[in-house]
Amino acid sequence: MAEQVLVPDVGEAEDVEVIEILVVQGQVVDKDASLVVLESDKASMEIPSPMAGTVVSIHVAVGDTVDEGNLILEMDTAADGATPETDVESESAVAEESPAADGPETAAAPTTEEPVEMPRQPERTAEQAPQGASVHAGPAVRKQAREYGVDLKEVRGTGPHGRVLKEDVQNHVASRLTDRTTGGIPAIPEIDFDKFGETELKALPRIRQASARNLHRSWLNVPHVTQFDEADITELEDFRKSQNRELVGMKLTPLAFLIKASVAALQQFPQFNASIQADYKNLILKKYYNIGIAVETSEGLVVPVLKQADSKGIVQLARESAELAEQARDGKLPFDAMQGATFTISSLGGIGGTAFTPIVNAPEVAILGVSRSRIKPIYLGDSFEPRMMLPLSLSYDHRAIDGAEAARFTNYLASVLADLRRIML
Ligand code: CAO
Repeated sequence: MAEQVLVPDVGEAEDVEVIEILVVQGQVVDKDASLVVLESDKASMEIPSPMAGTVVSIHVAVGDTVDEGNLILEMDTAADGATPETDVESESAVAEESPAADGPETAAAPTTEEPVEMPRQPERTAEQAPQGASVHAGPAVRKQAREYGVDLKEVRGTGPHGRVLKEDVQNHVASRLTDRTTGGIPAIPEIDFDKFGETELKALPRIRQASARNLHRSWLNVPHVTQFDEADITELEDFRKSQNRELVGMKLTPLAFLIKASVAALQQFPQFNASIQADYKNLILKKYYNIGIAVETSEGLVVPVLKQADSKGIVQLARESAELAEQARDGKLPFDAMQGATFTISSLGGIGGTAFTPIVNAPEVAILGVSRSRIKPIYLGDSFEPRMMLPLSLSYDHRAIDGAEAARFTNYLASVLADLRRIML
C-alpha cells in the first residue's frame, strides 16, 4: 500500500531547500531512517521516515524549494512489496551495478527484472544526484561538506559506527590541499590498522618531521638516478691507519678523505656543485665548496655543513666533521651550520651495506652515498689481488646532470681515492 511522506512542520523557516536526497527508488528503509536533507537559511535538518517500507517514487529534486505538507516521496508499506529489496548497506553496490549509475542520473534504478511503473521524476543533473546517501553524518557535517565541495563518500568517518564528524571533513580537505601542493598525487589510503591487530602511536620528533617533509619534497621534485661505483682504497687505508697511529687525541675515518676527494671531483665537474633554475634555463654554478654531512641522531637525520672544505686539510676536515656530528647529536648545531651546502655526503660505511640510493638534498643536484669497504679479489693485470674496495652510490638530479657525466664523476672520484696524489695535479 502506497503511503505519502510529506514535508513536516519546519517551524518558521522560509525558503526551505532540498539539499540532499538520501534514498533511491526501490530502497527498503527502516522507520526513522533519514530520507532527505532540507536546509533553510537558519538550519539544515534530516527528515526521518515516519514508517518502514520501500521507496516507490521520489517527488522532490535537489534544489527544490518546499513547504510544510509538500509530497516528498511515496512508500510501499506492504510487507511483500512488489519492489526488490535494496537495503541501505548495499545501496552503493546497487548504484555501481545499475546502468542508471553510468549516466548523469545517478539516482539508481531498481535492479528488478521487471521494473515497477514509477511516476517520472524530475530530470537531475550529475550535480544534483544524491550524494553521501549511505554515509552516516549529521546535518551540520553535511552542510560543511557541501560548503567545502566534499563528497562525503570519500571521507573516512571516525565517529561511532563510522559516522563522519566535522574534523573528518576538515582532515579530508587538509589532505586534499597537501595533494595539490605535491602535484595532486593520489593519497595513500588511511587504513584503520586496529582492524588487523594491536597498534601504538609513536610521536615523531620535530627533526624527523622536518626531514620527512624535505625528503618527500626532493623525491617528488627531483628525477633521481643513482650511479654505482667502487674505489680501490687499499693504499688510502694503509695511509689512514698509519696516520691514526701517529695522531693524538683524534682519529681519521674515511669520511675526511671522502670530503677531500669529493671537493676535487666537484672542481673537476662544476655541474655537480650547482643548482638548476626553476625554468631550466641556467645552472647556477657555485664557486664555493660547502659539504653537507648526513648525521644520524636520536631525533632524526640532520645535515650540518662543513664550510669552505676546499681550503682545509684532511686533519682539519676530520676534526670539523667530528665536531659538527657531535653538535648535531647533542642538538646544539647553530642555525647557520645547517645552511649553504653545495653537495652532500651520506656515509653509512660505519654501519654496513653494499650500496644504497640516497635522496638528493635539493636544491643541490647530487649526493654521494658511501657504504662499507670490503676486501675483494680484484684482477690486476695477471692475477687476483686482495684489495680494499669502497662502494660509492652517487644520486643525482637528472634534470641537471647526464648519466655519462655521473659515470665520469664517480670514475674520477674513485681515481682520487685510489691515489690522493692526483689532488696535487
Ligand atoms: N668502510 C669501512 N669502515 C668505515 C667506513 C667505510 N666506508 N666509514 C667509516 N668506517 C669505520 C670508521 O673508520 C670507524 O672505525 P673505528 O671504529 O675502527 O674507528 C667506524 O666505521 C665508525 O665510523 P663513524 O660512523 O663513527 O664515523 P664516520 O666518520 O665514518 O661517520 C658520520 C660520521 C657522522 C657520517 C656517521 O656517524 C653517521 O651519522 N652516519 C650515518 C649517516 C646517515 O644516516 N646517512 C643516511 C642518510 S639517508 O641518505
